[in-house]
Amino acid sequence: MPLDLLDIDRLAAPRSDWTRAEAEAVYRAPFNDLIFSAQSVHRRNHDANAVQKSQLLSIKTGGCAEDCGYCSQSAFHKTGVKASKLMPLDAVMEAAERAKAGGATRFCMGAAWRDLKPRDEKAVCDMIEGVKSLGMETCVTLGMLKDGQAQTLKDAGLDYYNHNLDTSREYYQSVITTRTYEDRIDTLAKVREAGISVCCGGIIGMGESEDDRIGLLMELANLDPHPESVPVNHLVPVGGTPLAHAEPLDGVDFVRAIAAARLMMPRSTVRLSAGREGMSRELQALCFLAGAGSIFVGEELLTTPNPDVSADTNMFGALGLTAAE
Ligand code: SAM
Ligand code: DTB
Ligand code: SF4
Repeated sequence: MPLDLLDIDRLAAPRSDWTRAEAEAVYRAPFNDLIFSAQSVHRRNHDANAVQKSQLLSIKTGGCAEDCGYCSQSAFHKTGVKASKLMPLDAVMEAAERAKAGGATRFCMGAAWRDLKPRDEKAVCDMIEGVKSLGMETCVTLGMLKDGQAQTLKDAGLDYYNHNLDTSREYYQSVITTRTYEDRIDTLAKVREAGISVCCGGIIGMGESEDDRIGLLMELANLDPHPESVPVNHLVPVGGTPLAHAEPLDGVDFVRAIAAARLMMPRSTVRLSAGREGMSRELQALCFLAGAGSIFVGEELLTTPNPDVSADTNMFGALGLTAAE
């Protein structure tokens, strides 16, 4: 049966057997049909006026052994980001307490690692336990995991593990050469098996084609079950990286990616992630209309700027958005 974007009953239920023709029909639909459908599906499964706030902290910055072409923290690129050691627990706790006071309900700790080394497990688990004790949801992103490590993190109280597929299988090698798509899928399976919620999405604006965006969306939507959380990042061009001068992304194309993610993974939370600093309030409003239900708050992401708290407070006021629990 061909895909009918107005058949909201059918679209509102998740499925993991998306064909390329169906994914193309979603991504390339007339914009008004796409947004109407995405918003209709969104309100079947989510509170349409509530947006969840997560806050990031870079617990270990720079000097990363991977060559991700977008990343300020890769040791392969001269970006001016200084490599630092793993943060001490008390500094992490202070940051988490500030994030909680600022309204964040989830605290996401990111480390510029290729993989989690056994010697760092205890320190990271202490951070997870500490943040959890504040009553916040916990998320970490630490690179690849080996057998048993996901369970160790779960036992410490981990709620979410972020590990992005970033782009299509075909375009992946143009962006990252130090690991494979299968490496990513493998870690995602370990996270899922340990009973941790999966946070997995990608980046739009890296010079990928429309087919690559559709390919990424299909990979994500054909995971069974879907990732609970789907971050859609707008490339933040970083000087000194191979993608510093990537062709600027059209806002409409970014909104299409958000709407398609919403439609193809109807129960997941789609996060309007990196890149808000460069977006107008109107563009962000379109992203919420297209089904984004979460953002990162706080004035820094990991190494790049994010809108200040007053700008977000004003935006929530202007759009009548409430902070989701
Ligand atoms: N090292 C871990 C990893 O790669 O999984 C965790 C940290 S990494 C910074 C997390 C994600 O941030 C990446 O997968 C990518 O999607 C996103 N990201 C990194 N740099 C970005 C940039 N300049 N613009 C947009 N998104 C970016
Ligand atoms: C994700 O998908 N986006 C966040 C989080 N997961 C870890 C990271 C965005 C990083 C943006 C670039 C920076 O600040 O270094
Ligand atoms: Fe390292 Fe993650 Fe940056 Fe890639 S995205 S260079 S793995 S910190």
